[in-house]
Parts: sequence; C-alpha cells; structure tokens
Amino acid sequence: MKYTMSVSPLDCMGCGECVTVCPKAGEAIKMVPQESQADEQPVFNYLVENVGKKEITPALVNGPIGSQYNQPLLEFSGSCAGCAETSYARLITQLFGEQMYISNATGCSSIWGNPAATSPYTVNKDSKKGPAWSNSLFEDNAEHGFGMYLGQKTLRDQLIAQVEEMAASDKASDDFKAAAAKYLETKDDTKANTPAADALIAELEKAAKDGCPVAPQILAKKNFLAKKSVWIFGGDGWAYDIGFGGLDHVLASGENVNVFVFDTEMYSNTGGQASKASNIGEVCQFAAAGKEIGKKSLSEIAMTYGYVYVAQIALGANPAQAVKVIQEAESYNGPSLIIGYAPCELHGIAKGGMNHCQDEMKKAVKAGYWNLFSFNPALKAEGKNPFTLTSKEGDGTYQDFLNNEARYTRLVKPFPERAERLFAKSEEVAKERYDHLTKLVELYK
Ligand SMILES: Cc1ncc(C[n+]2csc(CCOP(=O)(O)OP(=O)(O)O)c2C)c(N)n1
Repeated sequence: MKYTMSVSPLDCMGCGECVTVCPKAGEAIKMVPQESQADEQPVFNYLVENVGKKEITPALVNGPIGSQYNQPLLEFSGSCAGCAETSYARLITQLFGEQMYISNATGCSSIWGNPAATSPYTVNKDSKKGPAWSNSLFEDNAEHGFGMYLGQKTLRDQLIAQVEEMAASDKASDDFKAAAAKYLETKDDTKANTPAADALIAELEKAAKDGCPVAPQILAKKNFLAKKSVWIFGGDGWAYDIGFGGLDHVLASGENVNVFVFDTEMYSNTGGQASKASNIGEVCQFAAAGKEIGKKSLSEIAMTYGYVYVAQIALGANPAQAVKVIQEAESYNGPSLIIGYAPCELHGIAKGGMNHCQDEMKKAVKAGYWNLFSFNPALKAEGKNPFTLTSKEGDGTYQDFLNNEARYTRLVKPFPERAERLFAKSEEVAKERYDHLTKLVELYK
C-alpha cells in the first residue's frame, strides 16, 4: 500500500503547484531544472506501463485520497501551467471517466481539452474506456450536451425494454434472469451498472448462441447498455451569459445531466472580457474602470427550481467537499449544476503566481470572497435540509485577497478613490451574500 508518484520531465509544465500543495514539500518533492531529470522519464514510463489500479480500503474509496488512486483520464493538456480548470476536469475523470460523455462549450476548456490533432482525454489501462468528448458552439453547449444525453438515453431505453421482455419470457435461463434483475436494479447507478451490464452481456451472448432472436439485436448496441455519466463543461462566459438560455432550458428539463462551470470570473480564452460572473471592482476588458455591479448568482437561479442539484466548490479550499459534491451531483437522478471557482493566469496572482492557484482558492474561501455550499433535492425528499453551507463567514482578509490579484490592483493606481469605494462595496456585498446563505439554511430546515 505504498504510494509513489513519478513526474514526467518531458510533460511537466513547471508550474510548481504540486510542491505548493504537498505537505512534505522540499522533502518529498521539490523543483529542479528539467534537464537534470532525464533519468526520471523511464521511471515514469515504467509506472504508466506496469502499475494498474489498486484496491484500497473502502473507507478511502469515496474520498479525496481514494479518488487519487484512480487513473486520471485527462493528461498532458495544453492549458496554462497551474490551470484550475484542468484540476477539476481531471478529478471528474478519476471518478467517472470510464462512463463519461462530455459536451464542451467553446472556451479555454475546449482548447486545452482538444487542441486539434491530439486529445488529452485518454482511455484506462485495463478496459480501454475513457470519456467520449465533443465540442459544440459557445452559444449552444447545454443543448448539444442534452442531445448527446437524449440520443444515448433513447437507445438505452429501447434496450432496457428488450431486456425486460427477454427476462419475462419462460425461455430465459435462471442465470439470464438473475443477470437481468441485477442490471435493471442498478440501471440508474453509474458505478454499479457497469459490472452488471458486463455480466448481462455475457448472458446475452449465451442466449444468442442458444438461438434467441432478441439477444443479437441487443448485442448489436451493447455499448449503450451500461449507464453513462453525461457532463456538460464550460466557462462562466458560456454559462452565465451567452449559453444561459440553453443552460436554463436543460436544467429545467429535469433530466439526468451534470453541468460543470469553470468559473474564472471572466472570458479567459479570449483575453479576459467581463462576464456576469465578474465581480465588483474587477478590471476586465469592457470594464476597464472596474466592474461597477455585482456577480450574478447563477447557483441561486438554478436552486429556485427545487429539483436541480446545485453546488459551489473550490478544490484547493476544500477537496473533501469538492469530491463529495461531484459524487452527489452525479448520483442525483436529475439535473445538476456545479460551479467551481477557478483562479486563472489572467487574475495576476501577485504572491506566487499560478503555482499558488490552489492556495488562492483557499484564500478566496477564507476571506468570504467565494462560498461553498450545496443544495441536494434528494435530501429534501428524505425530509432533511437540502441546503448545506460548508464555508464560514469571511475572516477579515477580504481586502488582502483583492490586493493580491492584479485584476483588482490594476484599478488602484489610475483610480485610487474609485478602487477604495468599489473594493469596500465588494466586501459589503460578500457579507450580505453570506448572511443571506445562513438564512437559507434556516429557510430550508
Ligand atoms: C458566438 C461566439 N461568440 C464569441 C466567440 C469567441 N469566444 C471563444 S471562447 C470565448 C470566451 C469563453 O469564455 P468562458 O465561457 O468564460 O470560458 P473560459 O475561456 O473562461 O474557460 C469567446 C468569447 C465564439 N466562439 N462564439
């Protein structure tokens, strides 16, 4: 049960994030010139070739540690060094990659996610399965993902009806009936349905050999038998602004799709234009004198439906909450929206830069700049409070947080008074928002 990690010197982007987050930094891992590490590449290659998935203690499986024993099905992307977006996407592939369909809005995530000619999404070592990925337009990604979902659902529903028909026949063997029962019982559970579908396929093959006319029809579409995990990825420019109408429509459908928004609080891929996710005082293109008005509460708009799973996370601030939320959202049999706070190269983090990206998330949550919470309709159905507020009230470091990022400090020199006013307003609005969230805990009790 020893854990080792090898870094590929040829693929490392040198952001230093691993050193920043490692509790044993300097001992277990440290930054050295790339050229001195040529001997490490064969070690890395050996591990990739020979070390497979490990069975680990059940207590760890569903937590942040357990997730890291799974092979990432996103690797060597073309993102900026230290990118927060990739850290979220990689984690999701470690949890559900083998069963994932991804519809990706145009934006940074479609560029690091498929820089043409190569793809950083990959397949696992054993079954050679990995995410099926497709990119649509900036303005219709939710609809595109919904189409991917409906297409496979229609095929799968037909197969399920055929499996039910076969299981009800007196010609079906006891083994087939048992495999079909397990498959049908787990049909909405992504993880449990995969082995059940494999066992059913083995029985279908036997039935086909014995002359059953329906089994070959099901086998012709066997890839659609196992439950899929459908994800719709995109940035805040897509979700809050340009693709919002479609996103709203898809969330309102009540169907089982998972939306993940990489919230960089600006249109990162086109050089940092303001979006409705940009915050007060933030200097972006089209907001050269600092944005005057506050951030849209996309999470609360989605929460008003009552049947949408909604959460805000920040991986570096609370990995346990992030992993729990991703798993809850995926297992919720309805629409889910997760908004992940994503510090970006364009934020101009002063202390440490992007090798402190995960730390910057921690600071944002500590300061009360970003809040962690989840709204789980499944809890409401059990008579429990669906709203969980995970983060605490800001600890008084709000102004320090703003003053550590160039997207804010850029305002200070040209417009010192305006900067002071907007930064104070931003803090006040953040306090009001937290106060409002605490009231929601009471409201949903
Ligand atoms: C209709 C349309 N308008 C503009 C563009 C140009 N464009 C491509 S990506 C992008 C910004 C994406 O920003 P966001 O959704 O926040 O994602 P990020 O890059 O920050 O991850 C824009 C404006 C486009 N592709 N399509």
